Amino acid sequence: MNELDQLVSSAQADFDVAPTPAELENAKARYLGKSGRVTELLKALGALPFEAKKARGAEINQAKARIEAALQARREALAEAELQAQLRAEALDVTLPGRQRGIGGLHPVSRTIERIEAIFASMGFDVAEGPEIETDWMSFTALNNPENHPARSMQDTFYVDLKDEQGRWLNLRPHTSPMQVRYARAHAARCAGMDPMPEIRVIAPGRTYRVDSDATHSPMFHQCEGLWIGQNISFKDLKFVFSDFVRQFFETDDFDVRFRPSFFPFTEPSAEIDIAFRSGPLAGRWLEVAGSGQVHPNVVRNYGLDPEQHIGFAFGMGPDRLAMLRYGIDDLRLMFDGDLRFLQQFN
Ligand code: 2NM
Repeated sequence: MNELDQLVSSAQADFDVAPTPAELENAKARYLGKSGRVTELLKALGALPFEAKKARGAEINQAKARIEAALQARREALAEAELQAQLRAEALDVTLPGRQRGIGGLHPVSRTIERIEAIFASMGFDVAEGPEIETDWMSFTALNNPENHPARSMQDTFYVDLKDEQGRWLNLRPHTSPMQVRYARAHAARCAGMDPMPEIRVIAPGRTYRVDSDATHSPMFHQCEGLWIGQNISFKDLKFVFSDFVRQFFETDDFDVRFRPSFFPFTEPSAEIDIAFRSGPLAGRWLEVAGSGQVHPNVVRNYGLDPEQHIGFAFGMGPDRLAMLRYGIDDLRLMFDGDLRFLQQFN
């Protein structure tokens, strides 16, 4: 092997052991740099006669080209190795499951309220929703439940440490009846002078609050109250409407309905509505599903209407209880614990 071949081999070997691009460039400098070995050989050409210079120059240039090719090959090998290392470091495991975004669903009580709304809408009832924080007048006085009357404390009301703009104390509504008062008053004002006045037919579903908490009571619960006021709407209309509601809600004709005398400040006379299925898991048991009654004349007056002209009934039921009956749930607290294992069963 001549001296130039040895130089090429030596460069090749130096390049091949350079572990990084920086060290490769240092090795390159030792051969091709300003005072590198190839450069020194070219400088030495000047001392040779013309013919010898030509031959020797061609040989050196050939060796130089081979060294440059070796350098380039090593540069590419190092770049490729670096790329492979980066790809390994940044590798994605495409078999890992993706991050799931939970799919929302309706709460069983929301489903029940939507069901109640759809059934009453099919019978011409409007749906009214409104404030959950109310004044004493709306929650009690307008509903024939006068100040200092013992029936007020029956409700175990949550009083809020807040007053409205007129300085009146506020409470969390213990029933949705205030919304019916708001709806009826707006209807009466809108229909002033019309004879006969169009009927009021409305349900008011929503959250209600009482200081009460055990297996069968939650401090926040739901109510859906209904109101039908016209010229002479009676208990027979109530019985028909409510029975038809039960038929549609539970998808059966196989039940009995009974009215049981009761007391509410806002109705006179008043009745509990019980139903008993004649078949199925609850067959033969009377279940109390609603309260009802003819709206008290004092309440009709607070609607802004003449109780001699406007007669009708109201009823109130608990969507929480209806959901429990429909889905066979035995503990009310499950409804409000927010446990997805429970809630997902309804979606
Ligand atoms: C009930 C039971 C009986 C009721 C009465 C009224 C109003 F506003 F007309 F006076 N709204 N809801 C009522 C009547 C509610 O819930 C158990």
